[in-house]
Amino acid sequence: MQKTVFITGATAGFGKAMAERYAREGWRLVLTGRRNDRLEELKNELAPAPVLTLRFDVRDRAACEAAVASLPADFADIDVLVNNAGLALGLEPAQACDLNDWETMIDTNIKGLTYITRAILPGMVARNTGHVVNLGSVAGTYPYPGGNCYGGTKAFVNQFSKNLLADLLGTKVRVTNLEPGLCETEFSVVRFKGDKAAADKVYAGTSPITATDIAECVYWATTLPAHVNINSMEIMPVDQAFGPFAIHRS
Ligand code: NDP
Ligand code: 8X3
Repeated sequence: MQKTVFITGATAGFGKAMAERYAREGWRLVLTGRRNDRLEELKNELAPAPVLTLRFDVRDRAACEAAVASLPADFADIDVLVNNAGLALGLEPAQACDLNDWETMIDTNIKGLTYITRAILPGMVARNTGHVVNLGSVAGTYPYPGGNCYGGTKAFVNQFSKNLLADLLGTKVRVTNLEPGLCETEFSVVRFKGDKAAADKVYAGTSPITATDIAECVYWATTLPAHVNINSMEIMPVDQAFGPFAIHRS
């Protein structure tokens, strides 16, 4: 039977690549984001795949609930939810950050993710099948200068994902926290507020993970046999690793 995937933030980066991956395998797709032109373009690109586009801001709780409640019968039974919509804003030290940026990250990466999950999870439990994939980050595990609030939101995603598993024990619903490292998408352009040159510097001289790589990981994790749960998946390019502890010497 044809399965349905619901992807938030499908207008760019990981979300778009995931839409392409699932469409190729004949899934039904619910694709969301704020940029309607991009959603429509993607729907045309994926035709004749069955695609439903929903334009809303995940920070808007009522809009999230209304979007899920509006799903027509043929798209209503979600097999895979990918909570992908998210962003980082700024790389300044905490004491110099714009509090509005912190609020936007918390509202999007934490609150938006919980609104969508809470709206979709009861159906999965009732049908005793489903898979929630959350986009965490290595930034949720490993601290780095300027990661402050962004890393904090992704640490929430990690713990929330594991706590979901605790609550879902006894059901067949699966949960995966995917934690990517350096990946080239629109992520850094957004982080640096449109400064493409600053964004390009992040990836200069490296071979970062691509959106297609991430789509492959998500597709793999969600198509394993039903008794297997990938709790978390950390993925970094070969060109990225860990440094020593930083020590200040006076
Ligand atoms: P992109 O900037 O390329 O894509 C982000 C997507 O999120 C867009 O489709 C955007 O759609 C959507 N989005 C952002 N804010 C909102 C909002 N308020 N409401 C609805 N949709 C929103 O970034 P990536 O693909 O790289 O990032 C996807 C996820 O992966 C994020 O959660 C990010 O934190 C995480 N991640 C990224 C890494 C990277 O290095 N790229 C590494 C680790 C994790 P629109 O603007 O149309 O609303
Ligand atoms: C994105 C990866 O290292 O830029 O979550 O925070 S990083």
